[in-house]
Amino acid sequence: MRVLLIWPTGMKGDDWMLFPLGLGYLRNAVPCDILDCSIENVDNEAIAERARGYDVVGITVWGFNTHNVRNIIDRIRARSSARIVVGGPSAGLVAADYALLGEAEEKFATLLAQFAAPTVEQVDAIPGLGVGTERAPEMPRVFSDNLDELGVIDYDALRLADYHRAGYKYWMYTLKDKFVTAPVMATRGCPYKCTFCAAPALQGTKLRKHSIEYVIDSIETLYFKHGVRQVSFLDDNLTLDARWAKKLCEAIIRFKHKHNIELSFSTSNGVRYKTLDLELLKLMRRAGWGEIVLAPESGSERTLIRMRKELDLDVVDEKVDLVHRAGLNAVAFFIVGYPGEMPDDLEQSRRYIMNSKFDRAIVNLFNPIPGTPIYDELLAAGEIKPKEIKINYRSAEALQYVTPGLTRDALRRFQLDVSEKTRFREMWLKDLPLAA
Ligand code: B12
Ligand code: SF4
Repeated sequence: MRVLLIWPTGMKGDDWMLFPLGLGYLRNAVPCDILDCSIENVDNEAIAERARGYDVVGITVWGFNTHNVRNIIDRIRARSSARIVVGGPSAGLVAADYALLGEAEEKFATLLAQFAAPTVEQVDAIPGLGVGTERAPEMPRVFSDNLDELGVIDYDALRLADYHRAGYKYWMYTLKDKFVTAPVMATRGCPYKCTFCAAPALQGTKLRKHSIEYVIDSIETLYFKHGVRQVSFLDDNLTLDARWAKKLCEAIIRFKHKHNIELSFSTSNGVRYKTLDLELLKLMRRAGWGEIVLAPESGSERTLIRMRKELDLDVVDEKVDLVHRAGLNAVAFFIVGYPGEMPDDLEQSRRYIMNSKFDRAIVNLFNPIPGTPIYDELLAAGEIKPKEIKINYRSAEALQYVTPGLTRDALRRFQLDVSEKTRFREMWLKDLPLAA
């Protein structure tokens, strides 16, 4: 059976590119070819042409990219009878033959095996599988316990060198030097239930980890074979298990000493504040971190409760002090315009941000993202309609959803008020003192 996986058009913008790490895992599970449209610069017509001759075509779907994927599917259907399988965080938003939501190595391999002798019962028995638009895709339920068994990522097959040539950069706020970067995901799953986040639905609520040896081997390959000088951990919460995270940092320090090399690290999606202590932060600094990204998300206790953040702002402040004592920059994420927010909530967030010791605050305007609990809530309440999402974190004018208690003007004024804290104020990596 010939299988083609497509990283579709629209996975890169003027100043960002998403690296197809997920396809790297899938190709370990299923023999296939990969068509990466970000690198090959093919248009949708050419994609459909390339898809001819394959029995199964798989396409990745992210929420902001559903229109491209629909268009690709239409064109493939006009030319071939291949079975079309969509996967990724927003697979449920596109009509295809099959939709696999979230983590999919095992599910995809099982589905392809079933294609060999398909009966409806067999296909129906696959957990987490949605069939076309006839049935709403169920949430994924197959999560691999042993991540190492998913295999080693072949960065050559994912054309990392082409990504570097095309200017690929995984951001790190403290990183102003042009390090060559590459992503690694060391853990999957998150036990929290923040209402604006789809991660637990996509990767489960149990924290699962690659072995430390696996992570160090990946780092070694990236450094020596691909010239990578900054490794970006894509994890939702790399430090959730602090004991494991300390061991990882110690292993990185040993690895760097052994080879006498410089290498930096980032966790730009943020880490939970609770498990951070001074020992871990100092180890992270010694291992090569320059910044710690935290995500208080709001300065309003009321909003935090509605977000189900399970977060104590006083403790966050204490952790920021620890981050600084370890010689690291502290960066913070905030969401404003969350459903139900009133002007007073904005004022509390404004005060919190302006009085905080964060070196930089990143303020994002709220967007309801399909697959998140708050999206379902707004949909059920009739406050939003299911349609193409245009994710936009910066422009109040272009927001698709504004909570009834606020106005675009209030959000715009908020952005202006806190803009001083949203500029780069932190020290550059090379200027940061090494922690004692
Ligand atoms: C790391 C990350 C990023 C990185 C990019 C990662 C990269 N690959 O280059 C950065 C920081 C750049 C990023 C950006 C954004 N992200 Co983001 N990101 C993530 C995160 C934490 C992990 C994604 C990842 O790479 N996983 C690693 C690989 C191994 O898994 P995977 O890609 O999901 O692939 C697996 C499955 O999805 C599936 N699969 C994938 N493709 C296919 C195809 C087929 C055919 C099949 C069968 C299966 C399949 O199988 C793979 C193996 O299991 C997720 C949350 C999460 N935990 O999933 C959010 C997440 C995907 N991001 C999200 C969003 C909204 C964004 C942004 C739009 C906004 C933002 N949060 O900043 C931007 C988009 C870019 C832009 N326009 O600016 C949402 C997606 C919502 C949606 N429904 O689309 C998520 C779910 C987080 C959330 N808020 O809920 N993100
Ligand atoms: S925002 Fe972070 S802590 Fe909250 S559910 Fe998502 S990944 Fe977990």
